[in-house]
Amino acid sequence: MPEIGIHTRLRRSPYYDATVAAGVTAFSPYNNMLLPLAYGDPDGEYRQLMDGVSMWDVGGERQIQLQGPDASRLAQILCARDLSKALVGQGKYVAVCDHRGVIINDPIALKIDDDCWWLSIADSDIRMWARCVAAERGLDVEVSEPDVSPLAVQGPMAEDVVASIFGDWVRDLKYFWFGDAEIDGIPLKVARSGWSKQGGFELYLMDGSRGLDLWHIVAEAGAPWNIGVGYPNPAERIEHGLVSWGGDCDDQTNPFEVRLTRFVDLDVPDDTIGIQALRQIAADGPTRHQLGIVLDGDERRPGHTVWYDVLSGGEKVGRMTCGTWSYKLERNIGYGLVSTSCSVGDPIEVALDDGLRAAKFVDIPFRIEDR
Ligand code: THG
Repeated sequence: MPEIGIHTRLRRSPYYDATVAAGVTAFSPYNNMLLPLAYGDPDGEYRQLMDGVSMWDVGGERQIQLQGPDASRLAQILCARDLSKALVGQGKYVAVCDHRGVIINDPIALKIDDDCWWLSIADSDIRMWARCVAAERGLDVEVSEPDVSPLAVQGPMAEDVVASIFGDWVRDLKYFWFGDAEIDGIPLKVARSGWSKQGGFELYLMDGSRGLDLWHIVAEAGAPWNIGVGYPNPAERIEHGLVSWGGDCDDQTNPFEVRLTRFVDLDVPDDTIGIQALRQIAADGPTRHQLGIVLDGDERRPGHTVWYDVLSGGEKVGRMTCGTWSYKLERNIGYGLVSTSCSVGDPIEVALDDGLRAAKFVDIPFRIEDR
């Protein structure tokens, strides 16, 4: 594969030098930043996350800050989920939709203060979107991208590592809640969150000049638990059912189609962007849904960059979006974004680069029995 060319558009995170020293072998652009995606040992990196603890440079998960008297109003206009009861220190997983009800980002919304929100975004430019909406609606709010760069600590041992640094109060944090902390003069927020289902925390570094210091503090504190390096792990996240907005959604996808219904509140105010469309889609019933796909055959396929057609009875019924080798099933698995006429158990074929492959639909999350 050709390399990704270096350019000032592609920003380094504050942890960049540490990831290079740790042997990073691949980056992916994410919000115009370099997000580590491999350290050369995919099997070991998966096991490290499943059985131990790993630290991830997810500085590319940028914060879009809404600050000012209308910050909460703007947050609610942007997010199709009721934020009115959120408390300072609470985060919520939300869908940001356009006027068609199409999901254009799936951030965590963090209530920083009564007049301040962060949207911890996936890979699309919500700063521009939010700024435009604020101006068009005449709101008194400043939209910015502050100097904040999350470092994730994920895996079953993550809580012990993070508690050893910051104290036992972190053990009481509820999911997506966060608190202020300081270590060695480094300002940050500690949240129970992270893009895996193995449990863990995210340290929202609030001074980019101290990134390497924070990295070394975590690496040293984690040494007794044999902490390793990692990244948002495609095999773990697909096995366990997390959606990648950029990878599993196209320019037509609404939240109901990708199992995000429970994060949408249809009774938010009428001025929430996309809510009329979402109400209509909910009333009509979505035309596509997301099912798991297990491919026949136990040879390990490389990752793919295109969506494959999915055929049922010879007819195209949708596409397979992201896929991965599953360590758990010892099969190649992935997500299908397919017609609601499709059901679990249907025999299907997937049009891979090297020909049609028999497969079947299964429930998400994937279970070993389903292979
Ligand atoms: N951490 C931070 N920012 C982020 C991500 C993150 N920005 C981009 C991306 N990840 C946002 N998307 C998600 C998607 C899912 C979850 C978190 C962020 C998640 N979902 C759980 C689930 O669906 O099972 C729990 C949801 C719930 O119960 O509320 O964790 O990872 N800082």
